Amino acid sequence: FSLESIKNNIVPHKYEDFVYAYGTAGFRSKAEVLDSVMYIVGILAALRSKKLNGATIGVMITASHNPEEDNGVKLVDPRGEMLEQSWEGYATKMANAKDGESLVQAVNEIISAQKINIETPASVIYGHDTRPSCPDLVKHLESGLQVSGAQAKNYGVLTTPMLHYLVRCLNTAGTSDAYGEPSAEGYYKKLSDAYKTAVKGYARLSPLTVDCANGVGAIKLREFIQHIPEEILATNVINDQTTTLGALNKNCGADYVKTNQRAPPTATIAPGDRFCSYDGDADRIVYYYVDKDNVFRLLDGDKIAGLAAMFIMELVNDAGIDSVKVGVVQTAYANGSSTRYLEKVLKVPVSCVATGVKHLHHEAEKYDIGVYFEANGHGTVLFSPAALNTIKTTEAKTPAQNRALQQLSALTELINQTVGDAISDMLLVETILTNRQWSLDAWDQAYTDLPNRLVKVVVADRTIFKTTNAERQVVEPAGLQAEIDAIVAKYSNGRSFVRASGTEDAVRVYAEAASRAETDELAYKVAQAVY
Ligand code: 16G
Ligand code: ZN
Repeated sequence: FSLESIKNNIVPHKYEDFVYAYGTAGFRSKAEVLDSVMYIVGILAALRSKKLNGATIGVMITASHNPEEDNGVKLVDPRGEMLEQSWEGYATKMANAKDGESLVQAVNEIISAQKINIETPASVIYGHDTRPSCPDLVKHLESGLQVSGAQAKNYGVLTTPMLHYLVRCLNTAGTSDAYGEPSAEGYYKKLSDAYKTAVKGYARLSPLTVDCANGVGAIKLREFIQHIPEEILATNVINDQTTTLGALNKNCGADYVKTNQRAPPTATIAPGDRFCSYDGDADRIVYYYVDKDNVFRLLDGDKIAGLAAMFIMELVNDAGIDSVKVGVVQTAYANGSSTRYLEKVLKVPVSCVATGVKHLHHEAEKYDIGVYFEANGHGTVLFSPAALNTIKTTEAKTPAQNRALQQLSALTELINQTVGDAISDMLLVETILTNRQWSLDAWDQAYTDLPNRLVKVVVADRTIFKTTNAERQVVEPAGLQAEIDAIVAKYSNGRSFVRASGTEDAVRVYAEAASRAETDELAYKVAQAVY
């Protein structure tokens, strides 16, 4: 670790006036401005590792569902979670240092504020998605790691959740909560073994078509399914053009399907068919089908949360472990019908938090079993140490109880508990549907989504929009919330809220109401109030 080398090897900023910010998804922008950011992320990851006594830190290079020309980078903490929030400011500060002197100053500030012993060794692993800009960005990251004297390992092309998995495995190896083998092979084996146990004795469902957004999910899913015989899980991979320039996330993938509420044009879908879509880095998934009248039906993150909570609550009940409390975490974007279903039908506690995985994840940790999903299809299930222990040590008195405990135990292995994971979430859904022998239509019957609309409003300055109550109410500009309330009051089952996007220069307006026409009108009127 040498401040002199850090200073001398600084990568110049592409544009003088570009301001960097470590936000909800780490640094994310056009790939061309990220060279300098990669360098400082290498240094920051090393500092973070030193701060945590040499624990392995992860760095993932991806821009998820964003267009191919974008890229991004985020840090992963030792347990496979997002970088601790208090460090985001350091990242931003370092990224905006334009010369060697100010960078060294920023680094020194972190060292003294965090009382970091720079003699402590640092360990960092990294991976990236299939974007053409990745190899160059990796080089700059490596340069940052090198000047920091970090021990580093490149895992190459990975899904985001695989990197999170690897970080957790490396940091728990040899302990009582060892998470798994720290390799792609180990990940495939852990998930596939659990899936085989979870569906044992049930007839296989009809094939599932998986739209991989022309991204890394295609490569990894193909490798993964080598571990499960076709008689147990049948998949058909589409949108797997990972080397075709411009194809990534283009008219396909989970974000396209959720935003447009339609199947990718490349999918030929008929009644009875089963489809799902991953996003560009395979940490999100949505399911869909067409009904007998060929009408498109989306099964989004809210539907997955409902299905998972229903199944897990039944297993907990059948296992006779009532002390284990299940809870669900959503954001304001969750469809009102889904919240009503969870609270009124399943009678499960529901919390609402601000957008962004880190907020959902931390809230979910408060439950024994915490199910969290964003409507956009990002989510997972967390089992507390106490819940894991109860599942492991409870002695079954009946075959039914035994079966429920085994199923729960399989779920704890099958679910990637570090972060949302399209492959793992797909296996969770397939497990439940297989256990129930349900079609997608049958799953969809739990509740009917309220019509909803998301509108993007471009404003002069989005930072003036401040919210409270998990983003459901605007506090600034003053008076806006009263206006929104007055508009919403005119619609049956109406709900609407406004928040500044964390990833785009815009304000988002969400609206839902009893009918399509009312929803559109409500969204339009609230958008006008914002404008
Ligand atoms: C980021 C978040 C995602 C959230 C989205 C909202 C992570 C890893 N990703 O992509 O969870 O739904 O931002 O975007 O936290 P918005 O702020 O532009 O609406
Ligand atoms: Zn993603």
